[in-house]
Amino acid sequence: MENCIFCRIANKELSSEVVYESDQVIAFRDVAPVAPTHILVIPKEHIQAVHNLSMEQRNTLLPAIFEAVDQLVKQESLAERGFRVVNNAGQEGGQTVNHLHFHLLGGRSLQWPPG
Ligand code: D5M
Repeated sequence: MENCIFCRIANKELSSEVVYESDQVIAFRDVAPVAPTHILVIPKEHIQAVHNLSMEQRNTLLPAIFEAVDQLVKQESLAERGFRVVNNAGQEGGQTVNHLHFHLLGGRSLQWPPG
């Protein structure tokens, strides 16, 4: 999608610190980190939000995304202390970039519930 910043990152038109990449998924460090590890895991294909996934995308992309999460948890040594995977959907869900993404947060003690 033309004006989507995450599509531009996936297409390498916009620079980012890429930490994982596969055929379907790319992950990069968040530009405004809220934890020592703050990585965004996205499908390369433009999908607006989690509730817009088709059945086929749920069956193919979600496993690919969680394969990336699994790899990144190892890369960032997060398993022992714990971490959080967050998806914001829609305006009241706090989604500011309308390209499906999962935040991987770790490296500090995270509070619950979020605001
Ligand atoms: O999260 C959107 C996240 O995207 C937010 O934490 C900032 C991050 N962001 C925005 N632009 C960039 C670029 N260019 N690189 C890296 N990270 C970026 P949301 O769940 O939609 O609120």
